[in-house]
Amino acid sequence: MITWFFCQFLEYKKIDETSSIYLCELILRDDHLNSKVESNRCIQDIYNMNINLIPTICPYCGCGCGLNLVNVNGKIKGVEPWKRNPINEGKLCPKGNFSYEFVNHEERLKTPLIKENGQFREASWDETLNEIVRRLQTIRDEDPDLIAFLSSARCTNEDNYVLQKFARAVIGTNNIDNCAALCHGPTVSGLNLTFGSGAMTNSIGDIEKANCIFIIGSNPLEQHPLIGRRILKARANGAKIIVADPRYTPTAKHADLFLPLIPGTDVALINSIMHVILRDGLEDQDFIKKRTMDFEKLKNIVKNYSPDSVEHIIGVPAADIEKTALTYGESEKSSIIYCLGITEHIMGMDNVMSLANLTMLTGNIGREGTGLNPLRGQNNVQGVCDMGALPFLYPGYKKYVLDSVRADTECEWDCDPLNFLPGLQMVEILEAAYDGRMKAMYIMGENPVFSEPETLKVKESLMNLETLIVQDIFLTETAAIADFVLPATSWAEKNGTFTNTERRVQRVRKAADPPGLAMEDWRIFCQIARVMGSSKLFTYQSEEDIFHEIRRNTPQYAGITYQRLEADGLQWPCPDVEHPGTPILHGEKFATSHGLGVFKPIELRGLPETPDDDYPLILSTGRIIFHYHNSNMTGKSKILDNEISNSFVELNPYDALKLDLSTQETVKIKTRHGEIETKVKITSKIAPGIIFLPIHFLDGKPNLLTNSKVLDPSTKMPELKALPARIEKI
Ligand SMILES: Nc1nc2c(c(=O)[nH]1)N[C@H]1C(S)=C(S)[C@@H](COP(=O)(O)OP(=O)(O)OC[C@H]3O[C@@H](n4cnc5c(=O)[nH]c(N)nc54)[C@H](O)[C@@H]3O)O[C@H]1N2
Ligand SMILES: Nc1nc2c(c(=O)[nH]1)N[C@H]1C(S)=C(S)[C@@H](COP(=O)(O)OP(=O)(O)OC[C@H]3O[C@@H](n4cnc5c(=O)[nH]c(N)nc54)[C@H](O)[C@@H]3O)O[C@H]1N2
Ligand code: SF4
Ligand SMILES: [Mo]
Repeated sequence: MITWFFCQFLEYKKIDETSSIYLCELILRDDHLNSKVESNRCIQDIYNMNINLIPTICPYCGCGCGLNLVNVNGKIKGVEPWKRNPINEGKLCPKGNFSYEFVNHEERLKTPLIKENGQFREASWDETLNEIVRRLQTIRDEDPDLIAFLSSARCTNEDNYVLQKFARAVIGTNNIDNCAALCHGPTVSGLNLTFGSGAMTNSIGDIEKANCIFIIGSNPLEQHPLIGRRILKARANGAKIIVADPRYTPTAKHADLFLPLIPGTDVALINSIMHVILRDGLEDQDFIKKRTMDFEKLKNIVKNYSPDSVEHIIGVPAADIEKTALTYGESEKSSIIYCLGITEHIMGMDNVMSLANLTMLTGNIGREGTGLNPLRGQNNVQGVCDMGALPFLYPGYKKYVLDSVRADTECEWDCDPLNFLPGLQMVEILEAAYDGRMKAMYIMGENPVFSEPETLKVKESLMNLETLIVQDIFLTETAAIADFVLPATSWAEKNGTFTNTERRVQRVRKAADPPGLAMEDWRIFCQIARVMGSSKLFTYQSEEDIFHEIRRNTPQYAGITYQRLEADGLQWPCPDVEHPGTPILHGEKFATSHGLGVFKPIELRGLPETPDDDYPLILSTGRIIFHYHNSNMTGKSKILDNEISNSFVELNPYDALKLDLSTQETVKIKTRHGEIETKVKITSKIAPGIIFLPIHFLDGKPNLLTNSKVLDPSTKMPELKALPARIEKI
């Protein structure tokens, strides 16, 4: 199995801090890798065992790699390559390779839990669901908007569709949101205003066809490694790679040009690139004239951003800004890839719209090898939004404020009149809980105590609720403070579909039975609806039944069937069963009501908090290749955890010297909002004045340091990538 291969040949222990680079480069040596796998397999063992390979989709990042789960005598034992999968072509990153390990872990939730006198006790499904229903019914009768739901980017489309329907049709509230708000919320809003649709415009395979790839605020070699592989292939084909990131990441290592910008100055950089493009006449006048509007407004703003006038703000030499503009502007096919370095700021939406301006200015959209490509984070974050697990939109992004949309849905669901009051967003739900304006929350596959800004306040808010129900596969920090914990099946034990970052809908297939009494997420909601007397709304016998209903309610999915997904999946929009799916968006016209792209002139706004003598450093939080979020899944893989299992903070040798710090020393990091302890890692890969904290470790919880009070008014995004901080010796 590929796992054996990795154990034997990767020699993890010999890899130093560059290990992720090493691993990612290994992914590239694909043919070599696969042939080794074949030759290392112990054929005799395989004949003696009952082995089944079940093709399914990796449960981690938005790449959506295909893999085969290996079921040996009824238990999942490993992962095998799926060579013809269009995304990863048989290759996997370390997380995908060891994605099966947590499935059989002893800490999996196996039975419902009810909290009594501060302690959990095991209970039957019947007892637990009866008690949950009694509580939900009482609150619903008072006011359905006193109940809120969090849906999950880790669960299937079918799970999420059923949850949002349960919230709307049974409880009667639009209070439903998911983690996208903390992630690519600014993408969805920013691209809606400029392009009319907030999704990745091009495809993963398409990246190879670009002549220039501008990667900004994204580290795909670690966070989307199988997209990283395509970038390296593009480079091998001659593409020029430009990376703008405050850190010299493993992705930056492969750049022809690296722009180590100061966090939060992206708008100035992008405006300055556009300044040069216009100055040198590299804009695509034909595209601007035929396909866009409001170009003059943009021109008026970017004229003030000459490279010389902004280089000191951005921290990038004017000559490198010029070079970027010329390379991006002169290439026939230029692609932009971005992620959280762009979105997870108060001004994330400004950043996104600036990038949209740049693509339209040069006509780099709607064609092969071009586009504006936000890399969606979670395995099914695209799908959870498509399914309408959002406070303002129904499945397919339909606006339920329109009477006709609600009337159609009432007819389709055969339900009572639906609530037209707008739902609350995630941060507003937590705020309402804090103020006592929310009485119950039902959380499926989310861990806000760890992930949302201001951990202590989040915890207090959730404890303030009368009833907190958490449905997860492990007892997370959030589950630990719940009144009821419900055990769900994991990805390896469920059927359904995930939709990846390039809008590709793919089949997820059950490869083993769940542990104990764990039940599919969607089935749990059907059971609760039955106890509430609403079973006629949920008559599904299988995931495919749910998918049929999704197709009827989500126009982008109308032409997709499980049968059509058998081979390579399909990219939405796919309006009818003859339609081949849509690899590239905005080819003929934009998705706005008038079909034109809209330029949005943007001025640089400052960060909400700036460094001073007390907090002289800028703290950025982010990721490393081996772990995923709070590592509750990756941490249960011995091999991944062996690589690294404790919190650390990266800082420049210059800052270390100034503060008299040495590697591995325990220090305090303080912001204006809280403090943590962690260990020092000195590296010249980060610029002086900036420090980087991985978000994965319980011994250095990142959101003890963040702030939930200052948010972008329209997207409610907090500042997660640039907070004034100081380091103290202990
Ligand atoms: N291994 C692993 N992979 C993951 C995840 C994981 O937890 N672990 N999570 C998944 C999820 S949900 C997501 S959303 C994605 C996130 O994927 P990424 O966004 O690629 O990951 P991050 O490390 O959070 O941040 C990316 C980069 O932004 C840079 N940055 C910070 N501030 C700025 C700035 O102001 N400007 C610019 N230009 N850059 C800046 C950081 O230095 C960092 O290198 O990853 C997904 N993939
Ligand atoms: N400071 C700081 N904070 C951040 C970020 C940052 O960069 N910096 N990044 C933000 C981003 S981009 C994101 S996406 C969020 C992520 O925030 P969350 O979505 O809260 O994080 P996850 O750990 O992915 O939570 C998913 C939960 O689902 C459970 N789960 C997995 N599979 C299943 C299943 O099949 N069924 C059920 N019921 N449960 C399941 C897992 O055990 C886990 O507890 O964090 C955000 N928080
Ligand atoms: S790149 Fe993402 S989807 Fe692919 S194997 Fe790695 S974690 Fe899984
Ligand atoms: Mo994310």
